[in-house]
Amino acid sequence: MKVRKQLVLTLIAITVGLGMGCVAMAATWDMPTPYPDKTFHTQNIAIFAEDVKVATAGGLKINIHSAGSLFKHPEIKNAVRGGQVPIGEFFLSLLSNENAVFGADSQPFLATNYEDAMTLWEAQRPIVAKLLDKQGLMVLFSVPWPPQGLYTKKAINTVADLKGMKFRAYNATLELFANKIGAAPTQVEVPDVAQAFATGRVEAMITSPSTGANSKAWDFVTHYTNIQAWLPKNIVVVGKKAFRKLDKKTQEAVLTAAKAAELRGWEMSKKETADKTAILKDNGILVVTPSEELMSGLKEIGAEMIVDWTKSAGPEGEALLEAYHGK
Ligand code: PCA
Repeated sequence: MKVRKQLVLTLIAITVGLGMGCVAMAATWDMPTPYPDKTFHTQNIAIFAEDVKVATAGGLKINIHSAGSLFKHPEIKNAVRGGQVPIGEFFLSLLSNENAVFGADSQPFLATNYEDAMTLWEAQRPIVAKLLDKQGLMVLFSVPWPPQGLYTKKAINTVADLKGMKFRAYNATLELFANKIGAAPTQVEVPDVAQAFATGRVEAMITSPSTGANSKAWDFVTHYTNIQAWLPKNIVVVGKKAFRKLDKKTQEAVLTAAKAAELRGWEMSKKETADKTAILKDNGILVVTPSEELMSGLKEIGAEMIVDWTKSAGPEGEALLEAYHGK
């Protein structure tokens, strides 16, 4: 009986303590993200936000503003850097104009499966963290998209078949790749993909089965050639200033939820690959294994690009490749 009474008193004390903690430091973070709600990355972030809310008993709420609704995708990183928002998600390789190391995961055929993509991230993470730290940003987690494949309106057997095509691109590296294969690239964000095809601005693209299926690619292309060219990543960062304003316990809750989000996100991504490829097929898209000729032609271009990338990435790029290949 005595023990039980003690327990009840302790529970009351904890509840009151938590309650007061809540009142004292309840905070809401607005979080811009670039992709629509049905994207698995956004869904993963929703679970992350829920985890933080639960672990802090409502002390920290994260409000997700998806699909570029609060800040347009290219502005998200600087919005966090400038302190307009405490936290945000963006496509990591968009920063490759600052330092080539940010774009390593988008180099054609450098890492083409999840195991290699993980090894690459392990090699890349300390360098990315250091570069972002100098800008007052802290890395929380990073999750890859499924392997990137080729969407077209006809069968593609060689690189020459892509010549002259109006090609949708999502970063500078893909733009360069498209130029090298003789196509004509245009930057289009995910929420605008279907529209860009419908109006004829673009007629082909390289992206994941996720983005293809979510954009209902069967409405505008007929073939998906499974070239598995690279696994680019999204990254979630937090402003160091905003993070420091949290008490220790809340900081720990954020870091713990971030760790879980990274693990979960990679698993979600793997599952997406099979699930969304099946959806493409079910909706009438021809899912094609690439010809050897196409692959060797694309890989030749990829090899050329890695040489140039290594030159532009300097000592950091060299260190990254060493860590990547050395593992
Ligand atoms: N989807 C995003 C990035 C890579 C991907 O698979 C896009 O198409 O922009």
